[in-house]
Amino acid sequence: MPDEKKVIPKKKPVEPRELTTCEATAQMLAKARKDGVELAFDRAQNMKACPIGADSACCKHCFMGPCRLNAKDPYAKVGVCGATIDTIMSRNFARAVAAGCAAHTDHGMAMLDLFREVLEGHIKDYEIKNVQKLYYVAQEMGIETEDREVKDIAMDLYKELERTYTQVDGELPFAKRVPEKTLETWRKEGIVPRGAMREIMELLHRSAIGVDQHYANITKQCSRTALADGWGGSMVATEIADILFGTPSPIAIETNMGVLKEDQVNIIVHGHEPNLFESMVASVAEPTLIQAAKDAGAKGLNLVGMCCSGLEMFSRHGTPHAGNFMSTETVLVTGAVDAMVVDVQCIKQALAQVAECYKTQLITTNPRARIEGGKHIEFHEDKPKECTDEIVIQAIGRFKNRGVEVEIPNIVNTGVHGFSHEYINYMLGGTFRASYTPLNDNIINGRIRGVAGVVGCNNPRMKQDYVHVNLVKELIKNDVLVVQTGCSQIALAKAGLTTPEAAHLAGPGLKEVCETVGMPPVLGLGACVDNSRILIACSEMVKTGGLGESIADLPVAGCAPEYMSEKAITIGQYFVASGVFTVFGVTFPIVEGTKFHKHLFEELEELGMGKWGFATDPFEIAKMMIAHIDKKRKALGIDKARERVLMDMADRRDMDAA
Ligand code: XCC
Ligand code: SF4
Repeated sequence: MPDEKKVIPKKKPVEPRELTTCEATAQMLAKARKDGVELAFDRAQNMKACPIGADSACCKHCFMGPCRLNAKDPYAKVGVCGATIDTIMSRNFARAVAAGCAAHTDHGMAMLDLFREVLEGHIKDYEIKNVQKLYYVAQEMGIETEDREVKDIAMDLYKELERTYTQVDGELPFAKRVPEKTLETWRKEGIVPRGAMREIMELLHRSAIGVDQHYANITKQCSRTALADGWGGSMVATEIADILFGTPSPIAIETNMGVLKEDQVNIIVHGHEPNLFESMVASVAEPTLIQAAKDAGAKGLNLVGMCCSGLEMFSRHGTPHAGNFMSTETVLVTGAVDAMVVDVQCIKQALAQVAECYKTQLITTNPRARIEGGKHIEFHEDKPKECTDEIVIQAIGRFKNRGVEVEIPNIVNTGVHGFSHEYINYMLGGTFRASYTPLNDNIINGRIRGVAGVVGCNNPRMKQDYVHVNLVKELIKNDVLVVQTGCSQIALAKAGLTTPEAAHLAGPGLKEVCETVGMPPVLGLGACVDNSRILIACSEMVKTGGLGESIADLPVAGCAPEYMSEKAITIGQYFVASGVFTVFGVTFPIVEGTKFHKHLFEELEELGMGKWGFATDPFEIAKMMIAHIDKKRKALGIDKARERVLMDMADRRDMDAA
């Protein structure tokens, strides 16, 4: 008989609704437990984050180590080579920035490769859809457009933008878009990026053993590399995608797991590269494949997106979206997914396991990203439909023999998304006088207090979507217009805040603007690479006038409250270097009270940039962002205007009541 005292009681699993505010995800998490399937939610509970790593107090940059310092007493010890806590933390931070920048710029480079191949006629399934945007970007880059063939202009633009990656000296092309005073700050600091490849290479070099051992100098190269992402790799990805596939404009989109259809062949595309997804759109419209689905007993083919490529597709085509990062496993638990097609970035390896449990096909498509246990059908841009047609055929095959119980949460939310920075122009300014002047005017007169970018991932160490949703609610309630990208946008779409009707949740000033224009108080701008659209919007606001001379003067703030990816750190650093106060949640991989911490959280601002902030509670984060916005309003001398506007409103209400 076993000694009862020795039986370790199994840790009681945390209730699904404690782990997520997404109803559909909670429902599927409960089902997964019933089915005995383990998910990231469970693993996060059972795997405590390494406390030394969480503080970034360990170094494994050489094999005299790994060395561990004590975060509680950070200056008590140094590594074997003598590296201090500040060197160790800044080098770790640098490696994250390099990896994040590499991810976005490698993606951007792939878009540029596609552009070139299209222009050279090697790829025929894609074409330039948006000639107007091509002209616009080319002119900005100083390329002659008058009386010239589209193809020649495009080729010149290709050559110009290629420098974003390969240039070894000089300033990267989109530096032309940066407000003069911001650029001046960068020049003074020596952080204007040359080419992304060079910056990443130098950052990896400098963060190796025995090279750069001053945290402030390492931070400079972090900024330079991060800027090569925001104003470089990511911006090129966005602009080329717009030129090839069209610039998004507002469109009503369905989100949440209820977009899956029990009686249809469901195909989810999850990843980051729009070219694969564009070809999937063509394949599911193929009459022979639709017929094949019908022959298999399905009502049709249902194409659905997830995470970032899903965001690009829904803004361009209105393709429904099933959910964000922490729902990619749970969506498989529905049993309704006939194929999950992935390319690169944010694809949990565990998807292979979960897919197997529910007999779903997990299909990898990109030579850069394979997963053990997944089926690989390689995507070639010169014959894209070979891959995507085959995927549809495989999905139909699975539909025929689903062999698992199907349970789809009956939840669908509709929102309006696809607000490019160009569209914000038209929307506020009207077709005849498209400009940012009305936005600036509304900020100056105080109806809009400021603009906040709320972006980024989910992280199972936080209750899914909780911080995103409550933070955004708090911001709009205080008349702060919110712009969004990435998984955060999906959180708000599921919470119903991306509809024009959500204006009633906004403060009186923002509500008035939203109702006049007919726009939601929360504007979805696309995928994470489309954070570049936020940078361009900031730049336009400065150039329009009345709100200072540099991005650092603007009453704006940014936040990634539930981030998990290294890419988020890079994004945070390029916003900070561009002049934006940027708050992160979950955890910050730096020990408080150290010199490096002070540098990122205080000193960068003194140099004319933005600075970092950290908090985990949504209301606390909102308070920090609003305080910053108010500080900037005061510096601009427009704080009085806002007081007046609010008084006017109150007066008017009194009058209405009388
Ligand atoms: Fe990934 Fe881009 Fe983060 Fe979402 S927001 S978890 S990076 S999918 Ni881009
Ligand atoms: Fe240790 Fe220095 Fe080597 Fe890092 S670089 S592992 S601190 S000896």
